[in-house]
Amino acid sequence: MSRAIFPQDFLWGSASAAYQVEGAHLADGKGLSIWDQWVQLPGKTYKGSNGNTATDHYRRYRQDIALMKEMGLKAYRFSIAWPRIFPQGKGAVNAAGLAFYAQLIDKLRANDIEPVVTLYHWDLPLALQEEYGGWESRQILRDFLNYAKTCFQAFSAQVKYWIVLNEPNIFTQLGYQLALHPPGKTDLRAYLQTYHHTALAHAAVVKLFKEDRYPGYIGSSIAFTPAYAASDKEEDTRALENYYATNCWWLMDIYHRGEYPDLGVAYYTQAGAMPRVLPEDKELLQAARLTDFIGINYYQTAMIAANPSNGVSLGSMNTNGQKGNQGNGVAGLYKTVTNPRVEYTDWGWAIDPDGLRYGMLQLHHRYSLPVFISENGLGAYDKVEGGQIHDPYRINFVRQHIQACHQAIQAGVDLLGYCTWSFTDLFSWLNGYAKRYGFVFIDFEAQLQRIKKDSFYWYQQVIASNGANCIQGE
Ligand code: BGP
Repeated sequence: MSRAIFPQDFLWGSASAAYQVEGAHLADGKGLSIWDQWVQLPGKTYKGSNGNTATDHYRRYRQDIALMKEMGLKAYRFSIAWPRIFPQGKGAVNAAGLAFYAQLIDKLRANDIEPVVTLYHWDLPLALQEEYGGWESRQILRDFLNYAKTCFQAFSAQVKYWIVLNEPNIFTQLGYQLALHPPGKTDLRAYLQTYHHTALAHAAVVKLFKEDRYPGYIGSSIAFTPAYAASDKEEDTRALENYYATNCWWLMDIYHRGEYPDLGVAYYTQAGAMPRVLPEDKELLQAARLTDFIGINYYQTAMIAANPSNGVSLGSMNTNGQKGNQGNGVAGLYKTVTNPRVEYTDWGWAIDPDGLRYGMLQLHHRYSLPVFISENGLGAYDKVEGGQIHDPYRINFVRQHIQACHQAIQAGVDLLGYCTWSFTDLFSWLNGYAKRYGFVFIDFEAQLQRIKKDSFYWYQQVIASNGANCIQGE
């Protein structure tokens, strides 16, 4: 195997999301989002934390971009807050909102950083949730398309990479089945119907992008958790098939093939939860095949075992940072078990770099599309010692995942880029500010001061060597 390093134009990046960094939640005509409301409800977020101020990126973006420049970052993935552009979700455009992102994008470009723009990272305009139930209603298609078009018209001369939706599987499942995100429902059918609407929205936006001939590349990012069978027993390998059919392939086939996998359809039909698919949906979903890349957010793998019909069901998530992996599953289909071969983070996420290589190869074989890793990172507690942050655990984590990227490329995967989550520390939806992911520490106790961590200088070398410093000794 050749030892060639990464492609010359490889996008070494880092990512964020509007609600998690911007703050300024009421500034310059911005409307409220469903998260602005959710964080006010008692008990919904970790110790009642919220993103009202977050890292104040809205006001300090110049300083943050200067740090990106110093690091040599090639790409910065961020999201546009829909309620900044359309405070009511539709109707009158808020010029100040457009101006903010125009300045952000200009500044990135002036510093040779490729903007990778996510259109939707969960902060739905509250007005649309109140008017027709947000993503649960097909009415959202028209408003989302209008918002997307507005963004393309405003920014497409400067932006080449677009991510339509961030982790539609997470915001719909946590919002509609597990009641952990807004609107806090516990209804399997509502989750699947809502997810179906996201696939329609993705297809409609991709279709518009291609028909109107905007330059560049477009895709969406799914949270992808590849899995292994816990043993070679038939019951466990079948459980693994069930997992893929109702989870990974269920989520991705509709985005990239325009249809759901048969085994998943059989199960959800029997469960009485199959989403309503209209004849015209099928035609629209064919447009999804025009998607340029598969975006994945990869954090971990799962180990899967058989689960009897009276077995465990989907449980709660670890949001407190106490070690201990809670198994959960779908009764009669599968359950997750602890993988004895890997370590777990304090939040119970499996640390499994090889799972990234394995997962990308699965995607390559199933969809034959380029892949873009839009998030990967380690959530950890960091400590300031004498004004410095030593985070060798993060460096190890990212290095091993970059090695996995390299191996996937060697095996034939067309990988466009790799974004760590995240550039600065930021607000975590369910974990508040204690769980840190950034290369840049934010002192939430002291005026949001920025401090470069050891990993900042290390990733700087990764980029300068185009990945070579990770591959040596691989
Ligand atoms: C992904 C989201 C991000 C980010 C990340 C880390 O699901 O796209 O927005 O939050 O996960 O998750 P957490 O903050 O729960 O550790």
